Amino acid sequence: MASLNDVQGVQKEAEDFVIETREQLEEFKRTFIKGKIGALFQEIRNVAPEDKKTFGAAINNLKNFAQDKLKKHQASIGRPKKKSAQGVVDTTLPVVPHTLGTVHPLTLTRNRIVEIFERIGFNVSEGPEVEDDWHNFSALNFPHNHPAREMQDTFFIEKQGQGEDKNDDIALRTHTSSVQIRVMENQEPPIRTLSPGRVFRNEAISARAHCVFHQVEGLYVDENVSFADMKQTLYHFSKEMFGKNTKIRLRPSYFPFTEPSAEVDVTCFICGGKGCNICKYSGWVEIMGCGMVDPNVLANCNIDPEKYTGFAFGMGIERIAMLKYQINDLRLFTENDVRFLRQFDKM
Ligand code: 2U9
Repeated sequence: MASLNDVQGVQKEAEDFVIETREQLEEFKRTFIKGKIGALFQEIRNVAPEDKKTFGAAINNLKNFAQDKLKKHQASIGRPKKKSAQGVVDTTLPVVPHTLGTVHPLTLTRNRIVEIFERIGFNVSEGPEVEDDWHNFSALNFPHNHPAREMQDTFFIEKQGQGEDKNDDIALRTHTSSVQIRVMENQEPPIRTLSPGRVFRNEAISARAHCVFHQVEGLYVDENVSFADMKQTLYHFSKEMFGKNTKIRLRPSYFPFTEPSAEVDVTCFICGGKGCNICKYSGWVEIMGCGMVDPNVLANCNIDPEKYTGFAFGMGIERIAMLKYQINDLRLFTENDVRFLRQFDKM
């Protein structure tokens, strides 16, 4: 017959039982709650009537103690995870389709251009889209009466009057050359930098023009940088971008910030020079502009034009992507039609 001593013995055992793992928790439940305490309850009927009350109260205390201890440790260890109805995952069920996006063709093109120039020592520089007159126009040798400085061509945020007042104008940058002015103001040559970015021009939107587009401009300034260095660099770029059989030609041009200046054509990579729609039956397609940095521009950035020379180039990323992927409408880049965007999945 069980006695009060037995209850105290089980109480001591339950107190001493260490619960640190889920297995110990289960064992505690088995041994005490379902096992020994349950057995003590069965013993009540065998206890002398005058002892039943004390015995019963002692077992109840023991049960409450054990249940509290169990709850406390369940909270800290966590309850076991319920198994799924079948206990296993049915791998034969069809999966929920998970559509991944694709890299935008402009990003693909930008990344490829940057990669080609990074391999020959150019770094990437970035700068503000909202620019002051100095960095966007004056430092780049734009005369005060240049048409780009007018409302019809540039989105002004703050526009002052005429003449010298223009120095206070604030506008959305019209090219990323402004970034390179900032680089030259802050760094000593040698400088080899590439500025990809968004630019803004006050143009009506059509298949061939947009008021927001993307450029990559490049700048190389050091002692003895020559026109031949520029030509070889751009030839290397053209072969990497459009294929190893690509040839280039330079046609004279004019930009306020370069002298001499040129436009760069590549042999048409669609028809191989035979003549097609893309090259308008000329065998050549224009891809960028370039030139030797005007000495005034170097001087504006406190770089000695007697000691240093440089070349620069600029291209529209949309134009390069349109040529490379034969896209005939600029507006497709911003419409975000997934049927268009998904075509660049594996390019
Ligand atoms: C500095 C000095 C000179 C960058 C250059 C071009 C020629 C050029 C156009 C191509 C198509 C712009 O996107 S487009 O409309 N760019 O033809 N850009 S030379 O000359 C620089 C740059 C920075 C300090």
